[in-house]
Amino acid sequence: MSTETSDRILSWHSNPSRPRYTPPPGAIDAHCHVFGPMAQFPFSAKAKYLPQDAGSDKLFSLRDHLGFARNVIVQASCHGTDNAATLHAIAVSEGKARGVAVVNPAIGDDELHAMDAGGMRGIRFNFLKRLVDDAPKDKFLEVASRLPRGWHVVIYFEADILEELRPFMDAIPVPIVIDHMGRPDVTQGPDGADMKAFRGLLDSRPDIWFKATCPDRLEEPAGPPWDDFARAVAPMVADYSDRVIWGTDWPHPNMQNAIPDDGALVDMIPRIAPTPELQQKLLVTNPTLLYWPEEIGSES
Ligand code: 0GY
Repeated sequence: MSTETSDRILSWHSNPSRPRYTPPPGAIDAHCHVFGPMAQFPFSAKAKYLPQDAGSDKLFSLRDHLGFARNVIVQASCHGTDNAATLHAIAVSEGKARGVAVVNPAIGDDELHAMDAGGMRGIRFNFLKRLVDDAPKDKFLEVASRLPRGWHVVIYFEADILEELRPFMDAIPVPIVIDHMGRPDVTQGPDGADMKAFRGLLDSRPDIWFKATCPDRLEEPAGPPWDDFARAVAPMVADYSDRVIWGTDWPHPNMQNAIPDDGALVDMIPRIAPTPELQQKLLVTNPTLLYWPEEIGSES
């Protein structure tokens, strides 16, 4: 794999619009990543894509531009199980970021606890074959059984393997957060097979959360109006309002051929969460419960 800068893919918008929608104070972008910078944090030898640098300075500028207060940084597959770039971004965030790690399941308890001290609050299991070489369920379950207190598991899969993953998910002993709703076909509408199956999963246990994210990944073209996404997802946000979070997905891994405008993504929020109450849960209350739980109840 070449490491020339010109050969590395650019997947984020260089000049995103300022959103018309203003997020509530304390809003959290709960799904984003950092890439490198490569000179400081090299990409994994097993990376399936080699991106342009997208470090913490760019992420935090975008956070401010979009009107958000904090980030949850999810370790991207291009960094494999070396979480240094994500931990560095959290460390320089002045308390405004926490994270989700990707680990070798053989990781020791000491290292997990060091990651907890570094601001990680969960681990991610990625089942997308185009992103990872293997996803060993038995090893994932073992490490899930010895996570630091308060951690959860983030799972990334596509709709066609939801049923196959059900026994695995049933056995996970901590809360689960599903990336991008398990990538349903939103063109089927709110009552389509994929949304029904996903509701079945959410109904199977009360501690499964989800990210109402990525209209750009779930609907062609990768720009607004994203009407199918809004029609399929708004009822989910209303019906499971205590278990849903939101994020930009910046710097949009693998979206180099259809780079979304982050301002337009933020402007989708009132279309899937039309009331101030839903927006407060989606952007503040729910991600705070997952990532800064010590703050809940400390305000009174
Ligand atoms: C996402 C989605 C993708 C990539 C990754 O870790 C990653 O590389 O998550 C994808 O290509 O669908 O959530 O960022």
